[in-house]
Amino acid sequence: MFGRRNASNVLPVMWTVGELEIPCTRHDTGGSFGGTGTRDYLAMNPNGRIPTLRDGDFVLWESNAIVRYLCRRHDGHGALLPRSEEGYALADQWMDWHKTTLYPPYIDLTWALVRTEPAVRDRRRIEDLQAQTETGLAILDKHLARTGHAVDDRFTMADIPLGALVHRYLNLEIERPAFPHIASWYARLSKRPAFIEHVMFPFGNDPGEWYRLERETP
Ligand SMILES: N[C@@H](CCC(=O)N[C@@H](CS)C(=O)NCC(=O)O)C(=O)O
Repeated sequence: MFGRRNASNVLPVMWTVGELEIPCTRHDTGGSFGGTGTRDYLAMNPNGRIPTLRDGDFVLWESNAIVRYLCRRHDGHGALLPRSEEGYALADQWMDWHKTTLYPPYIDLTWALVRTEPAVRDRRRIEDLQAQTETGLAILDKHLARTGHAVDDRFTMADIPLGALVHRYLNLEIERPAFPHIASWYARLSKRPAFIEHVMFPFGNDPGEWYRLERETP
């Protein structure tokens, strides 16, 4: 697996690897580690982005596609796979919603805060991105009120990208509205050893901290 550990799109992949106990070597790539612009890397992933998975001769990019692949390929005991076609389709739905609706304002918010020096932060833009992120999270909160998880009344692959994003959101230095159902779901996720190991580590509050922690994470 190619990708620096602190990348928001690497978190779900490594969390999945941890849940399924898949033997995996992660190569620090991207960010301050570089390596995404080489000819060999671009041959694997023409986007020059991370994560990229190499499983034998098979190469795959797009983090949520990698999570789905790992589950189909390596989840022999059905630990993370939904139990029906409908359940799988609903997991797909929430994972696509994560990537297309919830993630864009959240990642822009992260950049506007953590990846921008405090002195030059754009308060109005930050407020706007916070509001957009909260709109998405309110939808998730209402959904979790019904089932307690993204699909199937139990933890599945669909909880993984959502949970990784929510962890980061909850650790941004901002004021937040209460999302009670997200809070109780997050408390349950926080007891999972793979979540603790691969997601719940500090990522900093400004560019200096971010880069220091990027180099410090194992
Ligand atoms: N949709 C892609 C997005 C990939 C992406 O933009 N990854 C970021 C890190 S989260 C990246 O490659 N940034 C450049 C870098 O780290 O060098 C996915 O989910 O895998």
